[in-house]
Amino acid sequence: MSALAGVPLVYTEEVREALHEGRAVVALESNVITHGLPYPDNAATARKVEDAVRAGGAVPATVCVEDGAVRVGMSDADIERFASLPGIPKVSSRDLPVVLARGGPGATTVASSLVAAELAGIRWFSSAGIGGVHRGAQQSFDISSDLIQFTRSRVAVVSAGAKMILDLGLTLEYLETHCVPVVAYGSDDFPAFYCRTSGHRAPHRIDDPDTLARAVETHRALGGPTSFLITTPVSEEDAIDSAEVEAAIARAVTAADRDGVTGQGLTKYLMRAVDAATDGRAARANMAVLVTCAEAAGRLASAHGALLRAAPVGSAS
Ligand code: PSU
Ligand code: MN
Repeated sequence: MSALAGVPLVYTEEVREALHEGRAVVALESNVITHGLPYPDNAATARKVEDAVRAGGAVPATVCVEDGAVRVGMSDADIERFASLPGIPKVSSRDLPVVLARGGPGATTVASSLVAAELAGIRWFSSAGIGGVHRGAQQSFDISSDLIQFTRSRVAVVSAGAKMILDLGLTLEYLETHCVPVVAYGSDDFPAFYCRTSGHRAPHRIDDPDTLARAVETHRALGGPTSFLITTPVSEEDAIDSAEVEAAIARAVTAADRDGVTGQGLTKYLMRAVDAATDGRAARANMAVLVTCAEAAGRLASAHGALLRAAPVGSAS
C-alpha cells in the first residue's frame, strides 16, 4: 500500500456542496490566470469566467495546487494572489507529482486541470483554447500534453477549439487518431480561438444541449476512456481579423525559432507576441472567448446534470 492515502483534494465550500448535491460543476484552469493574461485583466477575467459558468446554470471550480494539495475551487483572494504574484509555475500533468510533493504553489494547465477534475468527480471543464500540435511539430515533436491527457481523462471539454498559434489541421488529426469525439456546438466549423473558423469543418455539429449531453453520456456508456471536445466559436463582435492574426502568428513562430524558444515556455511566448503585434486585440479576444466558452459549458453541464437525474444512460452512473 502507498504511504500516502491518495492525493489531498481541498474544496471550496461552494464546490463541495455542489458535488455533494449532485449539481453540475465546471472545472477551470489557473494557468491562464498566471501565464495567459497580464495583471489585473487576468483576475477580472477569472471572476467573469466563474460568473459565466454560474449564469449558464453550473458551479465553477477553478483548479490550482498549493501546500501539497490539489485545490478544487479558488476563493476571490486566491485568484487575486495567483493573478498578482509573479513566479507561480505552470504545472502540466507531468509536473503535478513533483509540485505536490514539494508543496509549492502551481497553476494548472488544461491537462493537469483534467487530472484534478477527474479525481474530484467533476465531469466538465472549460477554457478558451486547448493546447495541441504545434506548427513545425514534424521537426520539434512539440505536441501539448493537453492532447495526451485528453486520451486519458473522461471529462467533457468546452473550448473555442485549440489555440490559433497551433497547427489546427494536425491537432484535429491527432484527436481523430486517438478516438476523441469532437462536436461543434451551434456551428459547422472547428473554430480557431480568436477567429470563428479554422477553415476545417468539425466532424460533427449539434445545436441542441440535450442531444449534446446525451452524446457525452453515451460516450461514457460505450466505455470511451477519453475526453469529449465540444467547440463554440468566439462571437462575431469579439472575433479578430484572421488575415491580420495569421500574419502575426507567422512572424511569432519565426521569431521563436530564431530565439531558440522551445518546450514549456513556447505557448506563452507565441501568445504574447501575437498580443503585442495586434495592439492587444488578440488578448481582448482571448478574454472574451474565455467567457463565451464558460457560459456554454455552464449551460451544457446543467443540461447534462438534468439528463443524469432524469434517466442515466446505460451503465453510466
Ligand atoms: N499561455 C497562454 N495562454 C494559455 C496557456 C499558455 O497565453 O492558456 C496554456 C493553457 O494552460 C494550456 C497550456 O493548457 O498553455 C498548453 O501549454 P503547452 O502548449 O506547453 O502544452
Ligand atoms: Mn509543448
